[in-house]
Amino acid sequence: MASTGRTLSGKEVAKHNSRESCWIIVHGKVYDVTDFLDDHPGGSKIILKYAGKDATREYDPIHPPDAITTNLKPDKHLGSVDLNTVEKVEVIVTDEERARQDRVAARPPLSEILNLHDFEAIAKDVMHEKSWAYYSSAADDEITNRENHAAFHRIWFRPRILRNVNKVDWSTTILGQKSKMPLYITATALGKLGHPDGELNLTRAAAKHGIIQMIPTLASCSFDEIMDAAEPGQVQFFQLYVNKDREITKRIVQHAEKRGIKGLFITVDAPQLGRREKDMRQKFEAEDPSEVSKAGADGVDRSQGAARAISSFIDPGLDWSDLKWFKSITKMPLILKGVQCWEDALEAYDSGMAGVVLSNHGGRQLDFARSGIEVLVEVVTNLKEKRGLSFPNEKFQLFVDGGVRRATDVIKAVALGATAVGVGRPFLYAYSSYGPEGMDKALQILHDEFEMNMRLIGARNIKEIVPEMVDASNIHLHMVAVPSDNLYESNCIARSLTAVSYA
Ligand code: 173
Repeated sequence: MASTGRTLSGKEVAKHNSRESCWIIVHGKVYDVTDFLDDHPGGSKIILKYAGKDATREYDPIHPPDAITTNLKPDKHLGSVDLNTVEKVEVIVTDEERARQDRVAARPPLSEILNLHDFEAIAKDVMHEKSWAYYSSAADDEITNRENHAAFHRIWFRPRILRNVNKVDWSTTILGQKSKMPLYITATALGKLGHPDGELNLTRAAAKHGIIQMIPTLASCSFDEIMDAAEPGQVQFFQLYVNKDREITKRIVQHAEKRGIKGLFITVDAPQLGRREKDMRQKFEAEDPSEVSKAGADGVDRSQGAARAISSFIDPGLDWSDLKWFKSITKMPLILKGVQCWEDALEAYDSGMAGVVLSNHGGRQLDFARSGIEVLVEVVTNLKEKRGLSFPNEKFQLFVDGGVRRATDVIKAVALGATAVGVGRPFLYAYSSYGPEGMDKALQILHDEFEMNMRLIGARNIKEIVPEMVDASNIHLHMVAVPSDNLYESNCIARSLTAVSYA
């Protein structure tokens, strides 16, 4: 029986501070999590650290606000607590944290930020180390992660001149919905790791700048919180991780449709989460390695970082035959996110999908997966040849994500047949470094870049960005130089060992 009307004292809660009886406080409410300890996707250890205490600060960035109420039976919701009687959890400000705060205070003013790369450099400097590791990490040797942007370097322009480019317009429609730019904010998990408002930064900026946000399944804010923050009529898409329990999936999908979501992007490139070693190393440093390397009672190996643990609900059994079922439960346009070759794009078309996102999940899944922009070229060629399609195409839309940092990257994708591209990390870095003003600046930079580059290639609108304006003949040439950035310097055990021995 739920007893939410009860008000407990902090002293009473504090008595339940063990594995045998473990109560925690989240947002002023008390929960008995004793029986849940071994089921917690992030492991029991982190909960036990807050046994009898207020866990809100630790809970917030990783969980949507309703995670605890939906996962715990009502009889485990013990009531409210008078927060004045709760002993404050001591926040120890380490030297490292103090140094980080100094770096935040010394950030360059936004007026000095000239492009999206700049946000990444600042974010690396000012974000909490764990948050930076989580956002920036990619699979294995991070080769695909680099290739995603490098692939754009192999496409060159063939501009047209003398076209009266007084007025240029880069607005478009995506799945029939208006967008001020041929790009959308793609889904990225755990938005509060970078800023307390998390994904709401993206929702508000999308409204202000007339672009579309794709809401992630694994947001830090709850789905409804994000929908409620939207302006009336604001268009949003939804990214779906398919749960092993199809009833849950059905409930999520139908709720999204009811709330007005205009496109369902089903992620198909993550039957298992990739190994992001930069992220994993953080977890090892933070916890006792002997403890985290043990599998939990549910068999989930918690040595692989929090992301892997919380993704254990994703169904690796998803296959082509499920698509019919999706069509039977929703009328939203269905798009497969994470297609990586023309054969699968063709199958998606034949299965009645509204489109595909050519994506390798920001290089976070299969290392040595090719870039989305490269895959776009073969998809356009083969769908033209085998199904007589031309692109961009209203009925079957192609999207690309990964490595987009400049309006010229977007223009290249549009020239090659994409309706729009997804941008993920740059926006996380923008708001993690500068909050909402960072998002404004990022979108303003993109608008400015569009205006100038549309003029310079001689395209007055999106329709005039045609395949003849680019030379992508080298796109399939892969050069895999040993990267000179952070691979052996910051994401390698050798560095930590060296650091330790010199410390
Ligand atoms: O790329 C990711 O980090 C991601 O998609 C994810 C999936 C499951 C849990 C957390 C993040």
